[in-house]
Amino acid sequence: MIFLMSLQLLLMNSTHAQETRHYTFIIRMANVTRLCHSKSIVTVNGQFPGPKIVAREGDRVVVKVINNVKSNVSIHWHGIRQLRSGWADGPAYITQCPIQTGQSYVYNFTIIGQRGTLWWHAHISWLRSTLYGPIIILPKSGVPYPFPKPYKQVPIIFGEWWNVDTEAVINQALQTGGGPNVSDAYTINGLPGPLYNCSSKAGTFKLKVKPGKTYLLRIINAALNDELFFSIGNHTLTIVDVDAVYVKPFDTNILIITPGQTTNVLLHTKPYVPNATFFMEARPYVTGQGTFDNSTTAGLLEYEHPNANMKKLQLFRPTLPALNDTSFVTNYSNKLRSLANAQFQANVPQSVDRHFFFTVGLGSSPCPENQTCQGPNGTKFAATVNNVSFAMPTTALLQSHFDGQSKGVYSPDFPIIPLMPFNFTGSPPNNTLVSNGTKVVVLPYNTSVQLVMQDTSILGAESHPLHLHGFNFFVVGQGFGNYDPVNDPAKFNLGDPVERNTVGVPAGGWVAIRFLADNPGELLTLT
Ligand SMILES: *[C@@H]1O[C@H](CO)[C@@H](O)[C@H](O)[C@H]1NC(C)=O
Ligand SMILES: *[C@@H]1O[C@H](CO)[C@@H](O)[C@H](O)[C@H]1NC(C)=O
Ligand SMILES: *[C@@H]1O[C@H](CO)[C@@H](O)[C@H](O)[C@H]1NC(C)=O
Ligand SMILES: *[C@@H]1O[C@H](CO)[C@@H](O)[C@H](O)[C@H]1NC(C)=O
Ligand SMILES: *[C@@H]1O[C@H](CO)[C@@H](O)[C@H](O)[C@H]1NC(C)=O
Ligand SMILES: *[C@@H]1O[C@H](CO)[C@@H](O)[C@H](O)[C@H]1NC(C)=O
Ligand SMILES: *[C@@H]1O[C@H](CO)[C@@H](O)[C@H](O)[C@H]1NC(C)=O
Ligand SMILES: *[C@@H]1O[C@H](CO)[C@@H](O)[C@H](O)[C@H]1NC(C)=O
Ligand SMILES: *[C@@H]1O[C@H](CO)[C@@H](O)[C@H](O)[C@H]1NC(C)=O
Ligand SMILES: *[C@@H]1O[C@H](CO)[C@@H](O)[C@H](O)[C@H]1NC(C)=O
Ligand SMILES: *[C@@H]1O[C@H](CO)[C@@H](O)[C@H](O)[C@H]1NC(C)=O
Ligand SMILES: CC(=O)N[C@H]1CO[C@H](CO)[C@@H](O)[C@@H]1O
Repeated sequence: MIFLMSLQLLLMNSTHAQETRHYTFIIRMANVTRLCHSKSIVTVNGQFPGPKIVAREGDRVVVKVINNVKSNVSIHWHGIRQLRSGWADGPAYITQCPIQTGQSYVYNFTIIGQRGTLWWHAHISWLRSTLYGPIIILPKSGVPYPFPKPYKQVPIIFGEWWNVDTEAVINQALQTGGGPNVSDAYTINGLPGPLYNCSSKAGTFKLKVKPGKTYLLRIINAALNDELFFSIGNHTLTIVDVDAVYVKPFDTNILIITPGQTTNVLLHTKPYVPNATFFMEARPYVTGQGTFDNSTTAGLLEYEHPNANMKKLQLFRPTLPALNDTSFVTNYSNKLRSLANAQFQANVPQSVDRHFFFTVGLGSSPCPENQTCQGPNGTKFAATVNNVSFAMPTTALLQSHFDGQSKGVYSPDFPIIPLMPFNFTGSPPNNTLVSNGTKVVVLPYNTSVQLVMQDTSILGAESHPLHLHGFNFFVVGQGFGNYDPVNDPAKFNLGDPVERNTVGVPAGGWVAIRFLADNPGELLTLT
């Protein structure tokens, strides 16, 4: 399901690129070994995780991507606003045709009004399981952080590892209609860590620190499916930025991060060299009824010891919440507030031109004749918004719109409210069949939008991460049960709500977002 803004040419404002950052991404195979399994994986430049992009706010980024593998590839720059550069956003068959074997494509965009951490990943089938890396956006030169200047900055990127080929995993799931096989491990910077069987020392991420310093950890959740809790034993983290937007700082021992989100935290190391090593750990927050990977990835926080012979160090492990600790997640989400000061304002739309109400959840689609399906009652699982399951076109949507040949490619009739309302979080209707199609909502430029996303209990209530391409949005409210359009809006935060590009729709609940549709030719997708 997609928003497509009516295309309108505007003069660029006077934002000048300070510098152009050039990168070449060669997509090629590489052999890696994890958990004692060797696998040939698709990589950028042979690196796993992939290389970091580093730029300042206002810079232009030019990435030439050369595809030297058998699969079609495209790369998405997750969270980059792509103001009037929609061609560079990257989702295959949405903003571009995929880059085919032997071909190349130049992504060319400017980073406008963003500073913090974002990330890039493949946006076709499941290639993002190995094709991902950080985007580090530094403030403009001469502009300080609104927090103590960090001594060092370290990306911490969570991923998911399968011992088998992930393209086979997703192809099998699409074929049979069952849930995809769950991962074998989570990873920190590509490494599973010591809590897995067969994890050699070389398989653990180590952060070596000096005492009495402030480190900026740029945390990214690049896992395909799971929201993750994260904590470092015996250390407090100060949250300062999410999705490349500053927030009001607050301290916590544990954070939760949804796939697609980023969180910048300050880690103040102890003033002395402790006689200890500290685990940092991540494991999932799970709400659905299906099977999941409940394992824990760990890295080590090690203090540089003046005395290298000091061996017998104590090990401190963090305590993470229970796998289903929804109240922790709710409390944490409520603490996230935009910084909203004179310099970094929260421009929350105070009035709304268009109201949308989308149900988000599962359903089933019929099993093709003579096939055996492994979804509910022999059908196929389908992810839906307002009971429509997105059908991937074979022509890129943006291109078909640009060429004036969108007829037959997509239809502008996406339902903006559920066609058959029901008690969304009560007992589900007995008919779980969904419709499918390539349907979009077309909005005039500069429409102010409020979108309420409501989880459904069809085939089990579950938390779903939602990401808006080309926009940040403000999370003005959330709650459990059915959204109440009469009483809930009175409780919205229109002052300093968190601004971000990805949000988890609570299991058995709803979330309300607002944004200004000020970026032509973009889209919303369900991850
Ligand atoms: C990966 O390993 C296989 C088997 O050892 C080898 O044939 C292949 O050339 C290797 N691929 C790369 C990219 O190194
Ligand atoms: C790659 O993309 C092209 C163009 O969309 C398509 O025709 C072709 O089937 C794709 N190849 C694979 C292996 O998916
Ligand atoms: C990137 O886009 C800018 C603005 O359109 C253009 O001036 C520049 O030549 C482009 N760079 C490349 C390498 O395509
Ligand atoms: C994880 O799942 C396995 C297999 O279902 C189960 O045996 C184990 O107890 C679970 N561990 C935790 C921490 O829930
Ligand atoms: C450090 O802790 C270990 C484990 O508790 C202990 O055996 C060792 O004596 C301690 N060393 C110092 C210098 O305190
Ligand atoms: C969370 O899981 C525990 C067992 O692992 C269970 O006893 C408890 O009822 C669950 N809580 C919720 C809110 O589902
Ligand atoms: C399904 O199988 C039956 C019996 O083998 C056959 O007659 C029919 O043509 C098949 N249908 C399709 C769509 O393949
Ligand atoms: C599966 O079929 C049974 C028996 O007809 C029915 O009770 C159940 O609700 C169905 N489940 C789903 C998910 O459709
Ligand atoms: C929806 O279902 C829930 C759970 O059964 C129930 O508590 C609630 O009252 C229902 N809401 C309405 C409006 O019927
Ligand atoms: C499904 O629900 C409809 C409407 O509530 C009802 O009329 C019908 O009998 C139900 N069918 C089954 C198989 O339960
Ligand atoms: C879309 O719906 C039609 C009609 O129910 C069905 O035949 C087709 O298989 C569906 N396509 C997908 C991709 O689910
Ligand atoms: C080993 C270690 O650093 N322990 C510390 C854990 O945190 C408490 C409170 O900050 C300290 O008192 C311990 O010394």
